[in-house]
Amino acid sequence: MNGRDLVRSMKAVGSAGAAQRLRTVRAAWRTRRADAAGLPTRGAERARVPGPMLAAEPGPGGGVLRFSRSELRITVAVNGAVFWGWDGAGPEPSYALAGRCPEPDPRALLEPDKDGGWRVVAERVTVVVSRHGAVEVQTPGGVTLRRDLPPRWWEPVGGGAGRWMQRSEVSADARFFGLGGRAAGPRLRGGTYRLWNTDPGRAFGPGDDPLYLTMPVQLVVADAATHLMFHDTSWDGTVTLREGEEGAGSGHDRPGTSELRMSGGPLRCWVMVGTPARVLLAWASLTGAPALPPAWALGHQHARWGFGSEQEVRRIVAGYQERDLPLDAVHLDIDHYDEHQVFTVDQERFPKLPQLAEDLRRDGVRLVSIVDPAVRAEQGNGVYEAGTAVDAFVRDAAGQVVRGEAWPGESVFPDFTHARVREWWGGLYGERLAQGFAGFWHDMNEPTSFTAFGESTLPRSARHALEGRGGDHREAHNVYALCMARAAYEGVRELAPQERPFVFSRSGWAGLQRYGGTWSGDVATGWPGLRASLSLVMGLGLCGVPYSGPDVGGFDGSPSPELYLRWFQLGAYLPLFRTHASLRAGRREPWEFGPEVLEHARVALLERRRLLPYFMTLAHLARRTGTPYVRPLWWGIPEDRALRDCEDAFLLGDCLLVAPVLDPGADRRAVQLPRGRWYDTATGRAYDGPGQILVDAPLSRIPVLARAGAVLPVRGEDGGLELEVWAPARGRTGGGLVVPDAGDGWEEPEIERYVVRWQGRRVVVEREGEDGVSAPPHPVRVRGVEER
Ligand code: NBV
Repeated sequence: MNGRDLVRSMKAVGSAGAAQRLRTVRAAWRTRRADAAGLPTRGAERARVPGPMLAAEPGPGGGVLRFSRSELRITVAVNGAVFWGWDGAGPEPSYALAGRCPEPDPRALLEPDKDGGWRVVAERVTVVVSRHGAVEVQTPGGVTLRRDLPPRWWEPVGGGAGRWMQRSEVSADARFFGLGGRAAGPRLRGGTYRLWNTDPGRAFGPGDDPLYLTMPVQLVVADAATHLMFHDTSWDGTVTLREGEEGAGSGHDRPGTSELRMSGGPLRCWVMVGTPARVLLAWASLTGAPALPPAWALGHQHARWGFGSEQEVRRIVAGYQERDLPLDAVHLDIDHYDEHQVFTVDQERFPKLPQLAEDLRRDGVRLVSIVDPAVRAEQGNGVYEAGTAVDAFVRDAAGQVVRGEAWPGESVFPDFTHARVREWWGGLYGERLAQGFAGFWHDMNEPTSFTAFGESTLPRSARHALEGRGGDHREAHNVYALCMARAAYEGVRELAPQERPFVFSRSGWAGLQRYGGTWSGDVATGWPGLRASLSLVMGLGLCGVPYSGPDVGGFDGSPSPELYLRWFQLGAYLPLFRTHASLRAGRREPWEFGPEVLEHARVALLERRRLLPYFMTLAHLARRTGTPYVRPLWWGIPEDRALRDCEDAFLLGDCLLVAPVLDPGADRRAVQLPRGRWYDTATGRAYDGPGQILVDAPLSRIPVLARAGAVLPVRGEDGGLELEVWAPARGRTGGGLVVPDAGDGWEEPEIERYVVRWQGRRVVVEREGEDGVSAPPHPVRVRGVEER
């Protein structure tokens, strides 16, 4: 037993009594015993490399290359993404793919290359394979973006699947991003990152890795091009990154390296090359369009573990209303359950939940319910009995249902990798909808099972259906939450077909965006936690999951008024804008930090409400293009090195640059501007990028700059849509897209396209349609004409 693990897990269950602690010890021993009996023992292994190439067989979109000890299949798909798989690994089945694998691109051809190698030439990428199985990804102009050295396998001598390692090199100037939600990013510096969804068991900061949502997705940005590399394997692994170094013209560049070590699973990957936007477009076409949230989920949401009663919820909502503070949703945590049991309600403290939900909804406030996967293993618990009847729960290698320890006590875990179980679980959301809930917050789904030592999850030997293929938790662990999100999304879609399901999940994997978003998890209250919040949102967006946000104020403890306010101001510009805190943490309502903070928080809330049509437009564009709402500053100009290293500001869509205050005591801050003209939206002052500027950041606001020429859809005083247009620089034009959205439902809105230009001394805004330009159908307000 590892002492640190023990302390950690004791903390995790700190609020529970001795009986629970004892159960965590038992759960840990059970896990250990189950794995000793149910996992293959690691005996002698044989190392293998592909060996020399023997033959090449062209096929649709690429072909198969045979080596003496291995075989490599390469296919370019019609969406421009390249797949390759070793030893017969094909692209399917895959939990990441949205549907069937895209068709091969018939124009991509396998041709002989120099020195006995072969290459596949496609429109946007060339893949060159050497005689010994090194694979190079090149731009159409022949610049190498990535060189994968021949992989290496270690296989059990007696047969069976082995582990493997893939070492890669990228250019010296390249920067790594992604790998899911990482607290120390978004730029991933040298170090080892683990691919195993993990509840850290306490509030986390930038030094904690891994966290709840990992995925083997690297977005690599370099001068020559951006590429996204996805290793489609859900097994446990690590990625060790080292950034390259440029030899300052000496010709001695040291490339960046990535070393991926996986404990099992196929060696297969997808690569997409181009601009960041193209790469994310291809990624979304492969793994699915981000689900469109209902408009209310883009407003302000307030949560707390431990509201404790209906009266308290009403008191909080009244607090918002009395102060005229916008509020769109309240989240109920596990304390509203009957003894922490999922899909139940504590009838004493929440005796009239549907009534509460109805009253709140009348005031424009939705209720969101937490949903934990663990089900109390006890006769009399309806979910347990129903689940048992349909054989829903994960079993061990000996066929016994696996028992773990979670908030409701001794618990069992649905096997979401089985279609029948997903269907059953999805139906349970009917109970939630009947209680009046409008959205769902998935927690503890790494999955987390408290153990006194070892890993706080299910035994690795636990069996899973894996869609009929059968396998164990080593393969299913990382996709557990993804499959749970699918169950919820599909269930709610069927139960309430008129509405957009709103699901967000703590854990997940590649493709989570199809079903919903995520949030930071238990980010530690403190300035480092504030920084980590932004890192998570940016990094996840670059992995294709655009909807997320932190616990504003941090999960634990009590933020200082200044920290709370700065977090609130940042949160107001992130997709999920939610205040939340732990059971024993301090308050998070905006009025709990004194009148000054209240006034400034009000400004942030009103601005968020005003920007709602813009957020909605960004949600639609994310769904259509995969482009995240929150983008690093280098998004449009990845070759700008100063931007590539800038992590403390972001673009919100095309129009805004948000520069949050991430340090205490600041009343101004430096902002790295991309090229072009930018207006400080507070003062109207114009700045010309590229370059660094110093802008005021008083407590009352964080700097937000608007791009010259931007067309920003905002909510007018009367609640209608208005266009806020920022004057282009003289001699230039501008424009943008607006997607007017009904707020919910499935009607496809028509995208409005605007152009902005100077006409004499006036700025003119016109809507572009199929039959020419017309006046915008919304009121227009032009800003920046009298630029200072
Ligand atoms: O359900 C209680 C909390 C929840 O408030 C939080 O947001 C989750 O991340 N949950 C974790 C379980 C307990 C954590 C100590």
